[in-house]
Amino acid sequence: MNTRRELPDSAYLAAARGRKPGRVPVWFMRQAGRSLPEYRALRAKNTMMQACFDAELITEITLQPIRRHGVDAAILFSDIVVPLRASGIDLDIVPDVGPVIEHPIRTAADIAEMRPLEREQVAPVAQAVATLVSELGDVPLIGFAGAPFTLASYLVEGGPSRNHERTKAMMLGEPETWHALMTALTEVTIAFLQVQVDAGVDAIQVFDSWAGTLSLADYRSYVLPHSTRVFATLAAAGVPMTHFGVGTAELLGAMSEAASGHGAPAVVGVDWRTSLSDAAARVVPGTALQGNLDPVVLLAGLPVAERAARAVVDDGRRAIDAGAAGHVFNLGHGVLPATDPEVITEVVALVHSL
Ligand code: 1CP
Repeated sequence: MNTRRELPDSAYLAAARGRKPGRVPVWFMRQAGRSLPEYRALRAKNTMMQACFDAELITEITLQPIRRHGVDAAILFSDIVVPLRASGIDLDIVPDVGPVIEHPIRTAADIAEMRPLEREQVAPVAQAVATLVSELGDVPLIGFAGAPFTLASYLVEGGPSRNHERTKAMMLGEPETWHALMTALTEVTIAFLQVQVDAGVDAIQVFDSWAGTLSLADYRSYVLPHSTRVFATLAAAGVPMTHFGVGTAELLGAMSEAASGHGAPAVVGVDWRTSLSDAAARVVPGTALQGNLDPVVLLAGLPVAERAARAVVDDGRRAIDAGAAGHVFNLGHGVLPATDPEVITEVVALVHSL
C-alpha cells in the first residue's frame, strides 16, 4: 500500500474537507474522454474496454484534461461497469450507446452466479493509480465507482434505460431478490474503491447517476442501506467521499446521510435543477457541496457560459453562508461530447479569477 499524499495546497481537498481553499476549486465530471480531440485520437485505435484495462492508456487519458484545462483535480479514467466486466459479467461499452449487458440479471439464479471482484482482475487500474499519483504532482486524483442502484439498473435493464422499468419492478415486486442483487453489487463497489484507495487515490466519488428516478421513500427502503455501507466501509481511508446523482433534489438529504457521519469528509454532488444554497439546507450539516453548472450551458457560447459560471460561484458562496462546509465548482452532470474544449479551459480560468 502507498502512503497517502498530504497535498496541503490542494484547493479541491481543502474545500472537500471543509477548510478554506486558496481559490474556488474546479473540475468537471467526464472531463477525461468525450470532448477532447487527443482522447478521440487514442480511442480510434482502442476500444473503450481495451483502454479501461490498459494501465498506460488509463494514465494518459486521465492526464489529458489536466494538461489542457488546469483543473484542480484529476478523475481516474475508467467506467462504472469496469469492475462488473472484470468480475466476469459479459458486457461491453458500445460507442454512442453506453454499457450493454449480454445476459441481463433478472432472477435469483442469475444473482447466485455473480462472482466477487478480485484485486488482480483490476490490476491495471491499481497500476495506473500508482503511476498517476506520482505524475500528477500537486493535483489530487479522484477515484470512483458506480453506486449499487445505478449498477443494478444497467444489469437488470441490459443497458441504458429511460424509466428503469424492470429494475423498479424487481425492487418493488421481489424485494428479497432485489436486496440480494444490491448486496452483491455493494461488495463489488466496495472492492473496486478499496483497490483505488489502497493504490493511493486522494478522494473518491460514488456515482448514483440514476437514483433520481426513485421516490424518497423507495430510496430509503431499497437503496440507502446499501449505499451507506459503501461509505461506512471506505471511510477508514479518511479521504473525502462525494455522493452524486442526477435529478436528486428530493434525495439530497438521504444521499448526504449515506456519506456522512463515518469520520471522513462528505461531499454531495448537486445537479443544475437545485440551487446550491437550497441544497445547503437539505444536506447534513458539515457536508460540502459540488456542482452545478448545467452542462448544456457550455454549448451556448462563451459569454453565456461565463455569466452562468459566475452565478454558480456566487451561489456557492451563499451555500457556504447557509452552512455548507465548502464548494467545489463542477457541472451538474458530465461534459457533453459536443462541448468545445476551449470553452472549458476559459471557464476554469474564470472560476479561478473570481
Ligand atoms: O472524465 C471521465 O470521463 C472519467 C471517466 C468516466 C466516468 C467517471 C467514464 C468514462 N465513465 C464514468 C462514469 C459513468 N459511466 C457513469 C456515472 C457518471 C455519469 O452519470 O455520467 C455512468 C452512468 C456511466 C455509464 C456510461 N458509460 C454511459 C452512460 C450511458 C447511459 O446510460 O446514458 C456511457 C455513454 C459510457 C461510456 C463512457 N464512459 C466513459 C467514457 C469516456 C465513455 C464514452 C466512451 C467512448 O469513448 O465511446
